[in-house]
Amino acid sequence: MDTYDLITRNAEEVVTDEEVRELAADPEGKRTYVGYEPSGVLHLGHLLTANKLIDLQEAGMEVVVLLADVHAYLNGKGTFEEIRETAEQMKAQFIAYGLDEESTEFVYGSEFQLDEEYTLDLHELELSTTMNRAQRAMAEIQGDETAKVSHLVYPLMQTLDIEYLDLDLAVGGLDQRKVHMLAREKLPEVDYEVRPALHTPIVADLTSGEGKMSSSEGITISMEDSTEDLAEKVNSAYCPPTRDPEPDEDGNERENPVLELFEYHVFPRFEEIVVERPEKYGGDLTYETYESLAADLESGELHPADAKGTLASYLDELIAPGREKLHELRE
Ligand code: NAL
Repeated sequence: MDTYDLITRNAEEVVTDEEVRELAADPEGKRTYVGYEPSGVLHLGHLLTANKLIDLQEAGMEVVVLLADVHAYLNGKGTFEEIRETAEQMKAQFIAYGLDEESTEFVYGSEFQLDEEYTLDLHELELSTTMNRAQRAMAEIQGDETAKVSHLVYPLMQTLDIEYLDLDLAVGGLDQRKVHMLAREKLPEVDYEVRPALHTPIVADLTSGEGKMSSSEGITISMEDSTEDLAEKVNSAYCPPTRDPEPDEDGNERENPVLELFEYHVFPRFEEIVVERPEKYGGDLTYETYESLAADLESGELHPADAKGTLASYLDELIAPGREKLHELRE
């Protein structure tokens, strides 16, 4: 696969394509990052961006993982001590999942976000940003609660971090796009450079195929799940024999979450996928590409129940090392 294709595979959006092509022409030693509000247990949402980081490491880039402790605090996720503790657990799970320890730098936000120079730069951004603009940038991150002043500071700090971590490419889920757009607009205003951004898709809710899979509602798959939990969750998933399901009765768009998980989580991490079937049902099926598996689901060659069973066992393999790490940490 050429470097541009590796960098952009499974990306929902790149901003701008021209800037990312330039980066792909000479990726060696370039720095990219994802920031996460620390949480004790990683779920598939975290792992989607982690897959992208693994692609970028393969392309020769250095990866910075920002453990965004101050951001989590501003977003009401607990006391500062609690957040620091969960950040440590998060780091251990990322490494267990497969981020290369040599080329991954883990940084706590609080290591630099409380410095005088940073604070003054932040105030300069506060001066040049309307409340309305900051609030709009946060809409998808903040959830439903009433915005506090802290929620307006949050996207401005995320903007500034791109400069302070000296990054060449910002990576995040599609829910981060408005912050990254704010950053592209604001950084030049305070005499810093614009950086390209790459956004990963958001996986649909497992049981309905609608909206997004989230830890606050519906079913999420996390590193805490046992093999049995996983089998049960995946088995309950919505999986019509198509890539493009009809909207529901109320006109809400639907996706096929089982196919999405194959596409975004399984195929990027395995050379080939084997669907084990007894001889009397046609024997094993082997797939090297997502497209061939999806085509077989659509034609009826691959039964949804077999697709689900296979998905559950590959996901189990992916999360097993992190699950063990979590158990060790808790002993
Ligand atoms: C991501 C988050 C917080 C701070 C960041 C700073 C720089 C780059 C990325 C960052 C967390 C993210 C979330 N906003 O919603 O999880």
